[in-house]
Amino acid sequence: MLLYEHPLSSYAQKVKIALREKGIAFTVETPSALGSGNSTGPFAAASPRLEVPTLIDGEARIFDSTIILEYLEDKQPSPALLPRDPLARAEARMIEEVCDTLYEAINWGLGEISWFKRAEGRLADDMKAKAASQTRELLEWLTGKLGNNDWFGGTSFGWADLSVAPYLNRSVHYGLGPAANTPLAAWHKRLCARPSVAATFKEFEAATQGMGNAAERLASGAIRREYRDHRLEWMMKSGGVQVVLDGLARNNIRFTWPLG
Ligand SMILES: N[C@@H](CCC(=O)N[C@@H](CS)C(=O)NCC(=O)O)C(=O)O
Repeated sequence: MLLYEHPLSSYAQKVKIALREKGIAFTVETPSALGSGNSTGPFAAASPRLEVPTLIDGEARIFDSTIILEYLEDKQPSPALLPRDPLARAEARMIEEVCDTLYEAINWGLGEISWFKRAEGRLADDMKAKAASQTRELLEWLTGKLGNNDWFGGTSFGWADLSVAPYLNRSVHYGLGPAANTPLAAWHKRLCARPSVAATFKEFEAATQGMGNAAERLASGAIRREYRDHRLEWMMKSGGVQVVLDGLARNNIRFTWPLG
């Protein structure tokens, strides 16, 4: 299988953890024009939203991390990542949904500020403070979901765990992770000990090193960031209206296909 990805993408990390847990061989490629909205060729043909992750498996072309996870589970059911019990399945899917939409948007917003320098000074401080308190709220919700279990799925690692993993780990990267000696901190430690996760997080950490020139790349016009659905909402609800207006004026914000 070929996975179009970017190591910083939490969505791609979910898929890589699943592939590694299932022991499926895969190669990775980061599309050259990713982030510009100008991708062409096989990646663009496979992913009309021009988003990673996108999986190529023989004739199959599959985009969206959740759909890819479902495909992998259907194609190679063992080891199972989604539990059998209907309620446990619904719980895993709810956790994934919250993390993919609301949690991801907070981390992404912090990247827009810290890496791409969309806001500075007082505005940046205020937006970061909002992100920190939103993160705390989500960690509290996740603490309730974990309860006294080792894993979100109960006794074994699974779908919900790999769905929380990249997001919570990114909070740790930003210094917003769970407090020491809490159940979530212990979960994160257990998580990092899994080879599938350790390999994926190592690739994430290596890629963060290359973000030092992100603001220059944005200013050069090489990048037009996709302000889609929850990400745009995060900006609007967290004090970034001016960020959006500035980005539109400078033409370094774009929206999602179809544009008409
Ligand atoms: N719902 C999608 C979201 C995928 C997504 O937003 N991917 C981002 C990277 S994190 C992307 O490829 N954006 C394209 C761009 O920024 O040009 C999924 O679950 O896979």
